[in-house]
Amino acid sequence: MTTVGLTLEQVEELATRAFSQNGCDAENTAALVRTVVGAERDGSHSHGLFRVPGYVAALRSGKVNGSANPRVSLKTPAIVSVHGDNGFTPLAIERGVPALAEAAKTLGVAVMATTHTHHFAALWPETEMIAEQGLIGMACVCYMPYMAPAGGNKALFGTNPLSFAWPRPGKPPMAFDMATAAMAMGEVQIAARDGHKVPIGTGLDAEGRLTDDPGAIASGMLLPFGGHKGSAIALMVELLAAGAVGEQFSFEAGETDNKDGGPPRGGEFMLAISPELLAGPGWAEHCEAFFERFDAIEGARLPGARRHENRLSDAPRQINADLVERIRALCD
Ligand code: NDP
Ligand code: PYC
Repeated sequence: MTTVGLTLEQVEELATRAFSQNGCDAENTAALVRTVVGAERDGSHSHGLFRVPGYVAALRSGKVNGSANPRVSLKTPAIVSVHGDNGFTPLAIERGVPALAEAAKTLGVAVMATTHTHHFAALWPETEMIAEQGLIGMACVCYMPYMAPAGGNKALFGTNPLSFAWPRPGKPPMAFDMATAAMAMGEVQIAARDGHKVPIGTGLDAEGRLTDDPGAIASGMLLPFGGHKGSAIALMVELLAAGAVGEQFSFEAGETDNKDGGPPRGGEFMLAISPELLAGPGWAEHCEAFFERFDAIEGARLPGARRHENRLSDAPRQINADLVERIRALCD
């Protein structure tokens, strides 16, 4: 694979041009660019520049509103509702999280239901945003039918990521962010692009046979991680991110989407909890002692530690050269 080195400033400039020259207004562009730059900065390559052609396709087809003006309201004191105005999710999240955090700090727990949005990114930006307010954060979204339930050979679930972030005063939050599929579709697509096989158990071909060919899985279906256990979590994500917030299940998104390559309309479920109100003063010291025990175990590392280490580097990021050319062509 041929790569080119781009500084984060160059990533920002490239993504800004791609979005603003394809119908995204300044506020939506800035929010979207923050997720792309954050992903490249942290080494979340399947959800940074790799997603730009899909974002642009959705702007060009008119599926996504590049001038979306998300509206935040309270359904009850503990339920924040964000109507995304059919835009990409990042601006809706940035507008909604302050209200979610305020409600959780006052009431101890609050939920945010986001609807009429298009999510194509990682979820750690939103859970870290909550944890940076001293709150426990959780978020999940569904997508399009890419994954079969355990034991089945018909796609019903999205790759249904779940992210959880824990506040650590004076330190970056502990945040995990994982697809409930054995492998995120973005990683499968990158393996196909780069000519790599994937482990048996990642997915099935269109005829329902196990395969290590990522291209056959991309046109077939993924499997959940951990068999029936991952399948149950993916099921929970469908129910929270679609059923509970009142948005499309992955199979419904598969039926209504225009298949332009960009993200379908969907919702997001987010939860914020105040450890200060739940456990009381002293929670942070108690939990830091637990993290010390964790860190003392040789060979173990906290989820998110790889990203947070990457974040500290100011070296240029190595990006697939064909992708950079493809994005430049979208800016003309
Ligand atoms: P990974 O399997 O790479 O990682 C999942 C989590 O496990 C991360 O928090 C990671 O931390 C952690 N981790 C990885 N290796 C270790 C280890 N050895 N020890 C401890 N922790 C570890 O992620 P996925 O491929 O499942 O997902 C990639 C991204 O795709 C996610 O950001 C997800 O949100 C996104 N996605 C988005 C979808 C959408 O619909 N919007 C759908 C599906 C996925 P670290 O990052 O530090 O390695
Ligand atoms: O990588 O599975 C994935 C994915 C779906 C939507 C955004 N990312």
